Amino acid sequence: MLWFCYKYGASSSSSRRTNRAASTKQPLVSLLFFEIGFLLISGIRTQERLTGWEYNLRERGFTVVKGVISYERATQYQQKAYDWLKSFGTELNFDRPETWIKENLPVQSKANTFYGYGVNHEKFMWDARQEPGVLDAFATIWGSNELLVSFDSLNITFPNRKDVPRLGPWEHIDQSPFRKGLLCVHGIIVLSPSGPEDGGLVVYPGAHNLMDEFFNTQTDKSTWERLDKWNFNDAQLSWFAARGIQPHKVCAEVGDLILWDGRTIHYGSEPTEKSSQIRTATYVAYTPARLATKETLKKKAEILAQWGGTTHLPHDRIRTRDVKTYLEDGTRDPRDRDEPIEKPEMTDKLLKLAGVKKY
Ligand SMILES: O=C(O)CCC(=O)C(=O)O
Ligand SMILES: [Fe+2]
Repeated sequence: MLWFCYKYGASSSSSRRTNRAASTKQPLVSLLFFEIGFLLISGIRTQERLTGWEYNLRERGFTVVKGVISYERATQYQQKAYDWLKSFGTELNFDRPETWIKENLPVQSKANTFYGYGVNHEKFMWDARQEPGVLDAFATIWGSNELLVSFDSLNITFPNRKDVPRLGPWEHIDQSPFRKGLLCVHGIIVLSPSGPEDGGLVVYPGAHNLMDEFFNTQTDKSTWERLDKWNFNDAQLSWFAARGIQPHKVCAEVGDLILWDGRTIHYGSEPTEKSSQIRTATYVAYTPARLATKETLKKKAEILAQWGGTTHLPHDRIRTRDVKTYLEDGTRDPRDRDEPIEKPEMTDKLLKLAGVKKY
């Protein structure tokens, strides 16, 4: 469906134009015709009635696409993720909560993600990224099979850990206020049951539709940053609450794909005291390859060559970063790795998704 491109792509058409103009220097006239044609076609498509998950994603700003991966395969990915976590030769035992402590784990972010040691490029991560059901969902959203993917991280959250403080809500969006319209649809491949008490995504349905108004009326432009992140404080959340926008825990099953509009306020919640589920999830996001400039693609290729990670955003603001993993005291983790344990096969499909090969 092209509705997304219309509703969101059109409103971000200036950035698409900039990107394309910057990368290919197409003549202005043909570019103009393309844009007009694009808007006409997508305008017509928008008249179509959307149903199911597409409707929810557009109207509510999030959705769950059921069973994009079979239960068996999803469980295999979960097992691979656990094997990876156990590969550091520590006392970690998934059946013994007393071993779920920092000393037994590789370096993890406060948000419970693993992002170092080349994990973003382990074969199981790439296999999950290339699952046909996942790719189909994003191809439907963007009306294109020619997609780029983010080199995103793995989330394994142990419930009720005693050695670290509980992570409270961290309401945010991963989009700078300078960006108008939709920048990215974010995704989570669900590898563990995510019921009301389990760890998982919390969203503020409907927030995406109010985001421009919020930034224009409730914030001082001088505080805006180019960084694709905005954290909301209580007063700002009250503004949304006054408009009926409330937090909602997304419930999903193993093999489901959670999608959300990048302007939907959200955060990853830890399991409550009542849950004993180990949250397991991978983040995936895809955008049309045509949105990326040559420079961006070059950076993605460099990052892949170093087995480094990126943010959720596949096609823009790609930064080469230090890929080494450091301990809290600033020294390099002696367990650090220069490459994944099990490397993915560098197929044409993978290299196109990574932005290394042209479509
Ligand atoms: O863990 C989650 O469900 C959300 C993570 C998230 O919002 C982020 O990494 O930006
Ligand atoms: Fe986020």
